Amino acid sequence: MRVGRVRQDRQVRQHHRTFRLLGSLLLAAMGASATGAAPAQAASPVPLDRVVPVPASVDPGGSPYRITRDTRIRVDDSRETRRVGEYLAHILRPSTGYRLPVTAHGAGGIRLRLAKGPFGVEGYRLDSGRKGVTITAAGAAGLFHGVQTLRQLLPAAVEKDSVQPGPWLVAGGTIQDTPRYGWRGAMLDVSRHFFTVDQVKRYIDQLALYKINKLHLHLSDDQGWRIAIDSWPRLATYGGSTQVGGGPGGYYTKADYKEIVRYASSRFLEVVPEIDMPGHTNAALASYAELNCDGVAPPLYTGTEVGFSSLCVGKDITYDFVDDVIRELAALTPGKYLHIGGDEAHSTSHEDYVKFMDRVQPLVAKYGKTVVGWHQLTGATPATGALAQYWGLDGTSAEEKAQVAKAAQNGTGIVLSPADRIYLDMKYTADTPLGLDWAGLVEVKRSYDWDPGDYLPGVPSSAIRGVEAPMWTETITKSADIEYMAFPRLAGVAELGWSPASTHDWEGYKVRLAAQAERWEALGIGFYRSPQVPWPTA
Ligand code: TNX
Repeated sequence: MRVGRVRQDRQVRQHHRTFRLLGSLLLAAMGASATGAAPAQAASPVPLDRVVPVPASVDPGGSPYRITRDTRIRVDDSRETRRVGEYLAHILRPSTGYRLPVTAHGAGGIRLRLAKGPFGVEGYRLDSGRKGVTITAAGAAGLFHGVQTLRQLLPAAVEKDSVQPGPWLVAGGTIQDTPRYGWRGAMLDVSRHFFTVDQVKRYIDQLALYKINKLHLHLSDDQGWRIAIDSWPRLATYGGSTQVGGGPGGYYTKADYKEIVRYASSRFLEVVPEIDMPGHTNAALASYAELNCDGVAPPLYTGTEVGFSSLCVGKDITYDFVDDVIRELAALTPGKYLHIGGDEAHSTSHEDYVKFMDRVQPLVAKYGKTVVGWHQLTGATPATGALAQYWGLDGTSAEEKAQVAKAAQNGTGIVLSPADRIYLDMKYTADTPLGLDWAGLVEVKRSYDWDPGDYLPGVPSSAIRGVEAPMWTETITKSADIEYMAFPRLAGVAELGWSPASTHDWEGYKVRLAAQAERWEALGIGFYRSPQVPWPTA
């Protein structure tokens, strides 16, 4: 195992060296054969390994491919391949100014093809040479992820929405790539501050570029209920009518929500909806007096304290309510998972918490979904197949970590979201204008430089399903805020989730990360210029 890893490491480095050499030879050759017309920009293609997340294996060599006005996007004659082809065309057309027809006919060009192979559900192979670029995968998800790699192999200007000079070269060689984990998530808290469908779509597009495949939406909390539930309409109309700081809040109609799910699925992300229970429920308790043990509805809440609210565990109506909510939400959810929260239930006794989870988890199964909960769920009895999302930190007590480990040994899958590593709402430094610091300051290196595979003592590595980066929004109010906190850290989380452990290397990563800056600029993403990263100077 160990030896294999080291060897693979050495091979990767070897490939990288070979590539650099070939790159320089290529440049020299191009200079020698110049026709006199000055190229619009330096015609050296992006090295094949300058991609985030770094591919599992890179074998550079041969001539680059050049996208021209005659390039076609060739697809197998299937709806799903065509859909990925159209997506690629939609990325490339504005900046290249080329027609790039998506067609099942012809030869050469950019080809997307489905074939059996060692790709898994999400992996792909990319072959690039003088005649064309071919992306091969077992399914559309693999083709889509291959397209994201192709995007990053093109100059950053390809991301712009007006015609750019090019040239549009893709380095020659082969990439074989398949993810380390099946769960590579990002969470967005739309409760503390509400974000519109368009804002969520913008984030989805950014996540897709880094091969993130789960969008976890935190749809309810003390400050706001954000999803229309027909059988309990006041949850949204009243419970959704404010947010942190007292703004107007908002909620998704079922049509809005379906549109988010549809858009996410067009970018190969599965939406994981969360209704946080039994704590974090003030918005629901304020909307329906009968959900309170004393029958009195509290006022709406616009502050940022946690742990003061609880559903009434002893009342039957609580479970009618939860049944209705889960039924309606499950019906809106094509994905496998439904997240029931379960964190910081400080106003629920342990006994009640266990009782509540014992009654609620079967309701998730009843509507065909699999339970996800914050890791406090491991203090109750996680349902068969449930996943626990770990959000502890270095300072989390050994007992709590042991409880998670024990659940993992008993079959509970673990999604890692350590707060002092990948909470995207933590400040980078004491000077970061947004964010919180209860889990500490999280600079870019800290968020990247850990291994999900051996992070939690006693958790078998097979129990680790992946990683997820939460964005809590107590201090986050607009897309620019989301982006400033997510970039660059999100890219590192994506790499932890996708790339083999053997490629993990801060020194190499920070160079690849720096190369993303131009792309973010072209996409209008305002990111944090961490001094830890060697950003190109303007
Ligand atoms: C803890 S993490 C919370 C959230 C807060 C967040 C702020 C978790 C499961 N609960 O309620 O928004 O910290 O960083």
